[in-house]
Amino acid sequence: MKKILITGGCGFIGSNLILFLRKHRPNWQIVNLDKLTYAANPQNLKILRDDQNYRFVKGDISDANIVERVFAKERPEAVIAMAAESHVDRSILHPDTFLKTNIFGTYVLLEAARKYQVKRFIQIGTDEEYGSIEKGSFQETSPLSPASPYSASKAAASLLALSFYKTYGLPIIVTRSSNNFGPFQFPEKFIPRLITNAILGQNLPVYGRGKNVRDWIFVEDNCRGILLALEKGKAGEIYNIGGGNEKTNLEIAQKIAAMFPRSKIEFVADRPGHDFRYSLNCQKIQKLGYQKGDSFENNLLKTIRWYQENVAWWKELKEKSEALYQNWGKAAK
Ligand code: NAD
Ligand code: TDX
Repeated sequence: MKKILITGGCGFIGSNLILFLRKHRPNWQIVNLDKLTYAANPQNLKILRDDQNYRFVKGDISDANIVERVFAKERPEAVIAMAAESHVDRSILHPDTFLKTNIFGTYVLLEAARKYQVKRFIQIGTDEEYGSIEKGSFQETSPLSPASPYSASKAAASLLALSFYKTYGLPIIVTRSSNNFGPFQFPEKFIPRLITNAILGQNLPVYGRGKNVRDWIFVEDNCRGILLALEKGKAGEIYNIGGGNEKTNLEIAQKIAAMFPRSKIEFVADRPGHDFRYSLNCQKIQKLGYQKGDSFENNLLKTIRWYQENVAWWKELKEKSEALYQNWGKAAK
């Protein structure tokens, strides 16, 4: 049996990952360390309330005392470092917490993992660390060229993690995935923002002219990729995990608008430093056995249905997240 520490397990990908591991690795013990920021929702995991193999600890990864207490008590064999400030637009408005959590918090976790000699440390990175690419796809060896305070902080975190492999031999693996979508995603992100606007009969805000391209991966596919990297990946290596679904933002908005005729696409102020296109070469994780799941269209339908059936989950969050965008036009200039 394995004991795993997952940080940020009450967020979007973290909640999906914990439920995924519960199903596919039922004997593993999971400890979830999460600060419960605005992006967290412990209700996502309420089904695990009486589960003997699951424990939740509220705490900040940049607080060395809390992290030490968790490692000393739980002695995890592996860490999946997921906790982060994750929203690019927030990093443009307020970069400070991004640096503290994403860089310093990663450092605190790495030091504890080194002291307690964990057998695997999976640093969850992002395709945004590579920056934008006009043609072709990024490989794991491509240089990093992040554009936002968010992606710069994530690049710093993955380089720091890899430095702990090279310097101290800590068995680090970095995964870099493309844009995730699916249940439990905070409604400030593009796909859930558009779906929830559409359910409410509101317009669908698209930055600039909607020509920017993202590669979309269903969150469960990313969870499969992370598990594969944990179980079969090699220490010191980076694994790209993409969805193979490159779409312009306008294409996505059109797909959603077609299902909700009351909502119209509305072009709004562009994001400063807006990366044009992300694209990942994923041959390396495929060599470990990674295969794509269901089609983008089916997964988008599943996601729309989930938001339609779980209005109580997002209604209040939506009010909070839309407040962020009230001055977006001004802030974005
Ligand atoms: P999220 O914003 O939904 O969740 C982040 C979680 O981390 C929240 O539960 C929050 O409370 C917790 N957290 C934040 N600061 C913390 C701190 N200082 N200490 C402890 N917990 C803290 O994020 P997400 O979309 O689920 O992303 C998870 C990870 O995956 C992040 O590292 C992100 O950079 C990475 N990633 C996300 C995507 C994506 O499309 N969402 C793509 C690639 C990589
Ligand atoms: O209202 C919107 N309108 C719009 O056109 C929003 C919120 C976004 N967009 C655009 C900006 C991007 O081109 O949609 C695209 C996706 O935007 P986000 O959902 O904010 O994602 P992105 O900036 O691409 O970053 C995401 O993927 C990589 C995650 O938030 C990161 O955590 C992850 O690392």
